[in-house]
Amino acid sequence: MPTEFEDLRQEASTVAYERPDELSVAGIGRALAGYGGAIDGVRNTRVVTSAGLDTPYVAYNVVRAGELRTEGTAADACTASRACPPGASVSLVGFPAWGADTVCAATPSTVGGEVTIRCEGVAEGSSGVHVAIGAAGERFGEAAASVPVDHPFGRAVFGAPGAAGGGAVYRLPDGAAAEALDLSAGAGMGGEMGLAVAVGVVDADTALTASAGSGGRVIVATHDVAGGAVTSTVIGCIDDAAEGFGLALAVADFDGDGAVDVAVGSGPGAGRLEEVRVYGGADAPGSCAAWTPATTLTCASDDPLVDCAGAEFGASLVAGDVNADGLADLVVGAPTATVDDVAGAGAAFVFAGAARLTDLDDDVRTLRHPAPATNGDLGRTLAAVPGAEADRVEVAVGAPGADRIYVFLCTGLDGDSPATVGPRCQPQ
Ligand SMILES: [Ca+2]
Ligand SMILES: [Ca+2]
Repeated sequence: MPTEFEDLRQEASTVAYERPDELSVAGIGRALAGYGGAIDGVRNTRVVTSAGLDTPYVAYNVVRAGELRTEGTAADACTASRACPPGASVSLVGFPAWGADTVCAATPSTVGGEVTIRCEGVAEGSSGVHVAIGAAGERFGEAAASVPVDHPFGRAVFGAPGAAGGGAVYRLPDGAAAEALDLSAGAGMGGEMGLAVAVGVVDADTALTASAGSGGRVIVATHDVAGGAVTSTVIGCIDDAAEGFGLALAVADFDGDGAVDVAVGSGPGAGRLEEVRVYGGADAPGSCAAWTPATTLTCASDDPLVDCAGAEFGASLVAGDVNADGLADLVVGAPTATVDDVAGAGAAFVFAGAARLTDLDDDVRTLRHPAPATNGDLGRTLAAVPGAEADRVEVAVGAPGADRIYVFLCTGLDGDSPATVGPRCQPQ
């Protein structure tokens, strides 16, 4: 059950979610997603996690009716009595609705290619459980991302790095089968496209995706929805041959200019870049051409307890407005950071959105555990959970080495600190 502890740095409450006894496999936090929606007219938000491939997953309560209600689990699946198909739980997504059912968590099967969807708000005549067709034999769903709001583009995107011709990326329209996106204009720079995916919203009819494979290319594309059909346009290709480049991605408007920006980190590896590059949407070349980053973020922690050497800074990324100022903020994981001389404890950093992308590192806050665990891997995964107010997200952080996930209720940014948010931020 969740417990609260005091984050010593921010003097704010943080909720720790421990693995429930009925989940038999240790290491929750290897997959992580946040979502929310209405159940019987009441807004509920959730964080869902698993210990990775072929393990059970569990969804925890975060918010109900505008208040933090972190007690108890909301839903689980892949238990002994309700098996999920082989290849499930390597990735998780969640969305506000599937057809007439609401507040749904879903996992793709990387073996069979289907998506199993379980909803909590169940319409009359529905079981609340649905299966959507994906793609078999393509490692469908090795990466996935939830569409952050109700949008005609669909509920989620799934990478399929084993698809013929160098990998593929699919969208999942509401209530329908997954559909491959045409990213052929970005082909090149290696294969396995779909090892990492991110999705954001441009406007009411258009979404934007960033996708990466094993060759060091990130393809950024917009997708216009009209009458149920999607027209995709590659607006930029970001290339770097460094190991794992692009295997962490986030997209959002970090500077509030109306154009969706792209943050690019790297997966683990000896030759990885210990940095995150941020590309301004307004500077997108409009085709598969080179794109100069607006700024490059590094692990320059001012927290004396966090040692960034070999931290895998940028191995995970998520975007969301944590301080409700209208600008998306960027959260960067550094899962192998040394914290208070504890090796591999891990940390995450919140970079406040700013009117100029070059100012993204003006206000940076550190998220870490006050009693760090050796190889806790805090920050291996990140998720944005719809928050207590509709215009705010809470930061969820996976720590699979500690077999826990955390929700940091206050990041310490202006507008998201104990002084400004009120009782929910205070130590209990
Ligand atoms: Ca922007
Ligand atoms: Ca913000």
